[in-house]
Amino acid sequence: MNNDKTSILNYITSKKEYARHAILIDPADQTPDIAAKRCLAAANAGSSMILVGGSSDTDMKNVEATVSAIKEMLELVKWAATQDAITSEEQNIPVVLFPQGAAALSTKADAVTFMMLMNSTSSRYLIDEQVLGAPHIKKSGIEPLPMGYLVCAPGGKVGEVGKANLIQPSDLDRVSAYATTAEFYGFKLIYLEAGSGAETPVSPNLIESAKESCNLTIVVGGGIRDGKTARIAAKAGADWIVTGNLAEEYDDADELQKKLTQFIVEMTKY
Ligand code: 1GP
Repeated sequence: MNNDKTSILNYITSKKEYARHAILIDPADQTPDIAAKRCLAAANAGSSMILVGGSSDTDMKNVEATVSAIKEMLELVKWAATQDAITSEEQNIPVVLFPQGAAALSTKADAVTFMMLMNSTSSRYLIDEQVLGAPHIKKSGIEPLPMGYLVCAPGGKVGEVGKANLIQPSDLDRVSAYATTAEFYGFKLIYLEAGSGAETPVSPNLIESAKESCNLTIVVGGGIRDGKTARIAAKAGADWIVTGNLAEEYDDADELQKKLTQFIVEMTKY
């Protein structure tokens, strides 16, 4: 990635024929070394972004160590690729913070999702954490990615911690109004979240309704465990599919690479 301040945003919001995959790494669930190996497997499988964050137990220290390990690993791969004269987008995949709040930032990341949990009932997640974090982000120079974040049922831990008034599968008008609001606020991305480990992912009807109501890049995650489910979300309008738990089920990097390769192939069969 170059150092143009909007380079990551351009990369993430650029229109593609198919949805892209992002792997979410929770620094509270794995050592930096294992996180880096999982990211390498994801990069080799064709993932297009690495998100680092979690809704609890993350702090400056484990986020910083995890981001550093991942960046070092990706740099090595990039260096190896230049030796083989291979240059592709996959060699440059960005590491983006997906923070639970102002206390979980790292200056080593390429960008940070600067988000409003739009359906939170607490001012903390609507604006207070953002006000605390903004001066640090500005000072560090990492690129902020303006994003509306909507927690849908079942919502899981992030729904509880974020005090979300959950969006139900039948709330089509409501999700549509949120999507338009996000666009009017000037956000560039909207993330429809079912919660990490959700038993049911975000309903395709909600994704469709959001898609019809805004011109934003749509990110969908929570409870997506296979390529077929990802494809349904992609066909409904998701531009990015995020998986977190899926990678954590694999300790063997080769196995994970195989699984994610198959996932991405299946996700894009439409
Ligand atoms: C959570 O949407 C992400 O923020 C990913 O969820 O861990 O269920 O894949 P999973």
